[in-house]
Amino acid sequence: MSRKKIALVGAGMIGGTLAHLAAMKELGDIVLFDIAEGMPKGKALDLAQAGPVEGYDANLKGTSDYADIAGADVVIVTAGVPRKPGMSRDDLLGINLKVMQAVGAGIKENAPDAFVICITNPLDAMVWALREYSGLPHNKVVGMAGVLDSARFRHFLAEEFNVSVEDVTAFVLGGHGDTMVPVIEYSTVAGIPVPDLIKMGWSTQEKIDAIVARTRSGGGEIVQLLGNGSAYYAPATSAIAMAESYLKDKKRLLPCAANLTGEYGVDNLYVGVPVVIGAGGVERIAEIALNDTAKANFDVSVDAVKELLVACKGIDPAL
Ligand code: TXD
Repeated sequence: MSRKKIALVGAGMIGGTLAHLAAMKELGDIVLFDIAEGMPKGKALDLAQAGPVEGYDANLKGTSDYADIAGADVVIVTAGVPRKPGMSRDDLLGINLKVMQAVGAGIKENAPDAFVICITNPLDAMVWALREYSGLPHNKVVGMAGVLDSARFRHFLAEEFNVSVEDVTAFVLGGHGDTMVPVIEYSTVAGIPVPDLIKMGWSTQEKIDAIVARTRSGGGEIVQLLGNGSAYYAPATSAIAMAESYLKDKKRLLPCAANLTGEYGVDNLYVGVPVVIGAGGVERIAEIALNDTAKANFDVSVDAVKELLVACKGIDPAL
């Protein structure tokens, strides 16, 4: 059986980290695509030279030719520009929408059977636009944000409760922005819901509320600290978990930006919800019960995504 093929469109900070993680896990052969000429080739060669040390066998290729992504099983898209301090994710829309048009065409022509994971911001709008431009089935195009936002939430909760991150589960729904919805009722330590842990005296509502707020601004906190660019280790790790669930048909239940067709009262919109990812791509959407507060917050988040789509259609009426 030949190796799987993973194409990374965008070989920048996240793209390079994706390549390293995919190689370390021997998920398949890897193509790093970027419009920058030498850089993807340099990263591919550097990663190939790490193989003998770590012991991973993977063909790594850097390219600026879309033909080289032909037949990819998974395409992970980070092409575009990241935030600078003081910028919101939404400020990237004008530039990155045009990038999604080019990337969508490249995927449509060369890798129409791939499972596509979009990372480029503003995520919920870019994944929708990428699906429109590529024309791939909706269940084969998904956005990475919820796994990252949930991981940030889980990290802060593990710190607060002083427990292993392995035993902390968390849900963050909605758009990948300030309106995201960390749902404490579905977040647990080894199955014990966070509200119960508060009643047990393991934390206070105030501290948990502060953690929810810090999760919402988690991306901005890192942008501010780095001063140039945004997070890339946790975003890349999150996308690889989604890719692995597809490639190995693991059927993990993960929070991802997926196309809704009536679930949660939302139609023809990409937004973060719990989905099962297996060999069929997005195989199932979990429509969980939300309390009034969470539902109201979710609806605010959905409205924020709808506004981004209006902005996209204002730029490209063909969408
Ligand atoms: O959770 C999430 N979804 C977010 C997403 C988490 C963190 C970062 N998020 C976004 O990912 C970020 O706001 C950016 O929009 C993307 C990529 O972030 P990264 O940090 O990897 O940006 P880089 O290092 O600038 O890499 C982007 C690469 C760069 O090498 C460019 O040359 C390339 O994209 N690029 C292109 N490649 C192909 N085709 C086109 N048109 C193109 N334009 C730029």
